[in-house]
Amino acid sequence: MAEITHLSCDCSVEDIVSVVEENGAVIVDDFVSQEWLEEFNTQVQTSIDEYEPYDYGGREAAEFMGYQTVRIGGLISKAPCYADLISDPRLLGVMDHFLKPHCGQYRLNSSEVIEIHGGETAQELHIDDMIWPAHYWRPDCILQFNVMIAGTDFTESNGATQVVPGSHKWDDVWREVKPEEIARATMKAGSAVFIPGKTLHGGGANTNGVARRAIVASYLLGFLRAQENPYLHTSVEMAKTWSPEVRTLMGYDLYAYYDGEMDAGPLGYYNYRSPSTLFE
Ligand SMILES: O=C(O)CCC(=O)C(=O)O
Ligand SMILES: [Fe+2]
Repeated sequence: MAEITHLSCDCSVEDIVSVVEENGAVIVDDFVSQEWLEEFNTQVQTSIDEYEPYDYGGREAAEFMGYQTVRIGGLISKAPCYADLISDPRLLGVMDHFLKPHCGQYRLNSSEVIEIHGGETAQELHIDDMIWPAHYWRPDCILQFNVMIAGTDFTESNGATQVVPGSHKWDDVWREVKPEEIARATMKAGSAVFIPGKTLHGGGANTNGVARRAIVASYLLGFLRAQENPYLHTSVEMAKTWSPEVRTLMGYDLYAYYDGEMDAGPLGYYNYRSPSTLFE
């Protein structure tokens, strides 16, 4: 049975990077404090209580998203302390390593609570980079990097994520996966699993009816369009309360990179200037 390496919360960014490079995933135990987790879970609870199932627009999409799975996006507007998570220096250190060399700035791709309830079946194994056609042009380049914080304990029976260690190095990511190649991201509430865009993974089946909550922060090369549209969940007024770092992550900044082979921009301007001028 495959396994995911666990690191303790005092590990360095270099430790995380090295296990991810080697295995395609890592778990950091107790990544967030119990205080932060409690605050987040409290702030987001109203949105979860008010959740009404979406029409995902088709059977395939609905199956992928899950019939017994509650998904909540736009987290920064629902739980303000989410801003602390996405700007966590350890997360940014990891993204500096995996994404920054391929873009001017990376951005938040999506923010999501994924709560898997009883009766949910296992999600199809997939790689998150397949969202962007750029994946087919540059299969060697990571486009997106997903971090999932366990909002509740993740167990084998409540839907702990399935991960295929080593699959980030496979030539054919669509080949049949043997059961013994699949690991489960079992971890305590507050721990984090790091899953870069080329690693096969998927939500697990929930067979015991105990809800499994994940808090997702996914980052993306800044010149690609993010899955979640942040501007429809936020406002300039709200952005004024964030740090400049969080504003950049949320796209309230200009994407530009004028240096050698990666020349690009300006992208996302406001009146031909950087949106950051709104905050001066
Ligand atoms: O909920 C999970 O454990 C994984 C979900 C996932 O990979 C996705 O929705 O893309
Ligand atoms: Fe995924």
